Amino acid sequence: MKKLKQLSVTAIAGMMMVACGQNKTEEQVSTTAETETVTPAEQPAAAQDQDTIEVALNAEDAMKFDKSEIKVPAGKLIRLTLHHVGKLPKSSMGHNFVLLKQGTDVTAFATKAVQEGKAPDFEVPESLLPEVIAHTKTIGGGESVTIEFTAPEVGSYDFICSFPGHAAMMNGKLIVE
Ligand SMILES: [Cu+2]
Repeated sequence: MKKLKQLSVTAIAGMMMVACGQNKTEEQVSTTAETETVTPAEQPAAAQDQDTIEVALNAEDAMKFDKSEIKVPAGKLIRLTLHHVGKLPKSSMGHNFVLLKQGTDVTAFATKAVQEGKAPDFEVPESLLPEVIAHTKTIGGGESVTIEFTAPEVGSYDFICSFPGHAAMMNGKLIVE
């Protein structure tokens, strides 16, 4: 009996968390703020109660991510850290993480990023941001950058490095379950 009671309490708590998570999806799906610019006061209180999923992604001088697939639960706050574990500077081997909205033509996006991505920072061009769910700034060897975003609805999403010429090799899928 005692065990049963504990189980049902856990189930109710679980349901409440799911309900919270769904609300957050709608509010935060377009949030792309970088953690370094978000102060605790600006974060909705509920976001701090939520379990945060930590994701680490490495990129190296050989123009590769160490993961081609990242799985996350829908509606959760994702704290993603991109580590550039190489040595080359941003000017020749910059890397970033760009999560694209569903339906985005990855090749067309990458082509525009080549045309419009400006030295020396090679940030995601502003004209392309409407197609982006979340992205980091572009970093060079030895640097790291962390962003937080809420996992979008269940589905498969492309992520790339938008540094000129990298997307063909540096790409993968964010699987939201
Ligand atoms: Cu890159």
